[in-house]
Amino acid sequence: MPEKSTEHINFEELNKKAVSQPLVSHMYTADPSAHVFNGKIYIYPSHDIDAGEAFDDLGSHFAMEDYHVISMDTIDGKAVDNGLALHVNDVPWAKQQMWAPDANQKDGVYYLFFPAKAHDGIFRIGVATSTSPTGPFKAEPEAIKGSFSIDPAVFKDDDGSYYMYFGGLWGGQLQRWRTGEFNAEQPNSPTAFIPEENEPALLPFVAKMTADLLEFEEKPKEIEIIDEKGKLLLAQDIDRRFFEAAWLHKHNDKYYFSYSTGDTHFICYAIGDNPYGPFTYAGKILEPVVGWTSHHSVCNIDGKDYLFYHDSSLSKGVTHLRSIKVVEINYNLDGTIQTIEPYKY
Ligand code: FUB
Repeated sequence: MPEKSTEHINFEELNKKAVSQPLVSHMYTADPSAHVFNGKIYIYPSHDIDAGEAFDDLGSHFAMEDYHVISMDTIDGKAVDNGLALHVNDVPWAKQQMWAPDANQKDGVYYLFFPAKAHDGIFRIGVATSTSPTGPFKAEPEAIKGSFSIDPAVFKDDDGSYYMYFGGLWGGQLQRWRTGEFNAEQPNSPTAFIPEENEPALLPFVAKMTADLLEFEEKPKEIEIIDEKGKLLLAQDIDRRFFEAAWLHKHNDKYYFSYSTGDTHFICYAIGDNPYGPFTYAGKILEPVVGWTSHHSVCNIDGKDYLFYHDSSLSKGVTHLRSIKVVEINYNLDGTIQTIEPYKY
């Protein structure tokens, strides 16, 4: 999959048509996971940098090293960068690629969940804690036991249980875990071990967290994403199948599992009756943005749901230099989401 061409784009015109503008412009940020803690909005994004790595389908150009937390008093207010929250050098088990994080809180402790490549080149998911939502966070010495792949999203259900959703294809290595063990063969191939076109697509995972939110309470389980006939989506169904960027939110007591389709660049969602699924595919939340990746979160603020997402408009299309944005979500009466066009053509 080549890098998406941006030569034809007039960025000045595009930005005029964009449904929202970057929340911060003094640095590049991506993969925004938004939460309201104690009445204030906190966004946990990736911190994009240009480390000089060439674009490849393993995502080597996403060579991020640290996290900053962005906060806002209100959804229309100023987005404030709270400085360094965690650096890869302070994570004993991690070597590189601090990719899309999430956070949550329990009993006055704030937990930052993040994926990174360990010293053996395998993506794992770690936790770091703080008494402040903006950090600085102190990393646990080891990654979460039994964790693998990327893009953790930690959802708190109404009964006080916390669940981690995760997984990502290609550079995110999910396809290397099909047997339950990491397959290190063909290390430079992003698509080796992806199922055949007529096989079911790879599925994301969910695991309930222990009471201290530092470990999985159970072996991660696959999350079934099914079509209207109850059949698992197939690998060839690239406009609908899961690729990365898992998120879970609730609307009218239903569980909405949303995700990116990666190489087809959509943010889609599927609806279920409990945190484990199955989830029935229901449509798109967001049409493709400028840049290869699309990654989002959904956060309820003062009774309205908002989509936090990113694009590469500020960097004029550089895939690994993205900017976080936010736009309101609207639901139809049947619970489906009105698809958002990021640029009003
Ligand atoms: O930011 C690095 C990776 O790009 C994330 O982990 C993916 O979801 C994609 O946005």
